[in-house]
Amino acid sequence: MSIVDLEAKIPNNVGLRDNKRLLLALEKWQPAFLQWWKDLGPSDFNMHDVYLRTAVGVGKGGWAHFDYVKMPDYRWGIFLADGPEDRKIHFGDHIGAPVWSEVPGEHRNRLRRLIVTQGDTEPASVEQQRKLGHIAPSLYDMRSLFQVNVEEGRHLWAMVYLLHTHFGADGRDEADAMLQRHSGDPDSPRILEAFNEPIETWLDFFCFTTFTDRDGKYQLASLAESGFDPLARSTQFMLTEEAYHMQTGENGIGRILHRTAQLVREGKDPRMVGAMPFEVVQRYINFWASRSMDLFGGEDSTNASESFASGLKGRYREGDGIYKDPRAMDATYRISVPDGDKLVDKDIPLRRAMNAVLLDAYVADCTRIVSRWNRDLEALGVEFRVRFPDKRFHRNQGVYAHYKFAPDGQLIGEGEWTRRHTDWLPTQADRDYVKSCMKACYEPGKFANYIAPPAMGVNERPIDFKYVQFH
Ligand code: BYC
Ligand code: FE
Ligand code: FE
Repeated sequence: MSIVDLEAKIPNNVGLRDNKRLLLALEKWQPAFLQWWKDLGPSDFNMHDVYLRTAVGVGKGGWAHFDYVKMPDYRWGIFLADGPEDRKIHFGDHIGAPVWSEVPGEHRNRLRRLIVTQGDTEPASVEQQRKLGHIAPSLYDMRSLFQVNVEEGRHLWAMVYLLHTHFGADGRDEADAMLQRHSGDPDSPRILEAFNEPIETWLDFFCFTTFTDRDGKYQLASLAESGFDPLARSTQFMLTEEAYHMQTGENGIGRILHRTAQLVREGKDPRMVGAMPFEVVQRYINFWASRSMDLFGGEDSTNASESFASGLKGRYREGDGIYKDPRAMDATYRISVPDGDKLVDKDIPLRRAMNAVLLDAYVADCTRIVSRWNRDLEALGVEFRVRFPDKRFHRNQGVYAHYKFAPDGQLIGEGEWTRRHTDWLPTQADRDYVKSCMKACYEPGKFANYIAPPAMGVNERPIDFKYVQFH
């Protein structure tokens, strides 16, 4: 078991105390991080006491501690999950070789790029969400937002640690650049598209935490298979925190749908009482689901093939032995690609299809979430059912980009798209309406009118607990 040092300026279980050069470099980065948090984080709430969990270890139980914290005082720590001493690379070309504890020279650039792309998303999401506290539907939800924000901040620390420790001067430059790119900045945007989209309402936020954080889950899980051991152990631990982010989203959308269903059952028009019509929720889901599917990259990708072959990025649960061939050598993957006005099947080498394989696992997961929402709608006796859009719908990356598809995956023409896209994606009127519903509700135990209360509180506290204290 690794030793956890909680007293250090930067809490960690990576022995920072014994590596003075690294410690100095990270302690130099720390004030820049705090300045960034003050400039672009949820800075209007810096003086509030928030009931937050802080990671204090990596063991199965008791890895986190709950208490009131002012966000700038949050203890952002660096933790690697414990792993077996003699881990071996278990997929790709190097199967059976010991995992790398240092960066292998021939894979250096690719590895750095994966880590930078991953790291960049974490502060991006904090920037996107920085104003939401002003329109929180309850103290319970406000706490969830801030919990997610501080943990994304910690995830940035996790990637910065890897860059500083393993990539020398250019790693330090990349770590600095993480605080220089900004979400939506026209001159210096975040790397991936979804992380430049504005998050202006809690409907966006809950869609984002359901669908975009879930991309995070699948990307982190595939990096947790990595032959580069520090990356594997770092992302493994990040996944522990990520579960809560996705739960926040799933519960949030579930509670919005639940509230609307109650109103519809009572014969009320949701629009008359500031609640969310089902079709508006569906359009937001369509938007964020498609932007999040873009985060898997292209279905046919030489990058993906190289990352798999090199043992840097595996498939979801690669280590559980659920795939026939851990080398993925001779198999092919069938994709249907647009050709004129129809779709034709094409077989590509499985290795090149690794993004598509990961996306399939993601879609299956999202479909389960949607079924859970629908079970509640059914129990409430309303007819509406949520649908997860087809992976071809509204894509900007991969083989379906530049073509038009309906949410059910049908290839359609430009004319039909022009006529119907306002049925499928949020319109300006939808956005204005949803914004008009965003009224802050700061009274403990009370909730804005568009969202039902959760089934239970956090850490066995009651729902009307004072999750955030104002001063
Ligand atoms: N936007 O070969 P291709 C999270 C670029 S979320 C913009 O098809 P590849 C979180 C691509 O970079 C998880 N550009 O794809 C969630 C490439 O550029 P170059 C984040 C895109 O490289 C919520 C070109 O298109 N982590 O943690 O196989 C809150 C061709 O790409 C996009 C990771 O993603 C896009 N959507 O796969 C907080 C893991 N998609 O080379 C946090 C690390 C592709 O032509 N990253 N491009 O200049 C990766 O594994 C891969 O970089 C990707 C792309 C899966 C993203
Ligand atoms: Fe994260
Ligand atoms: Fe997250």
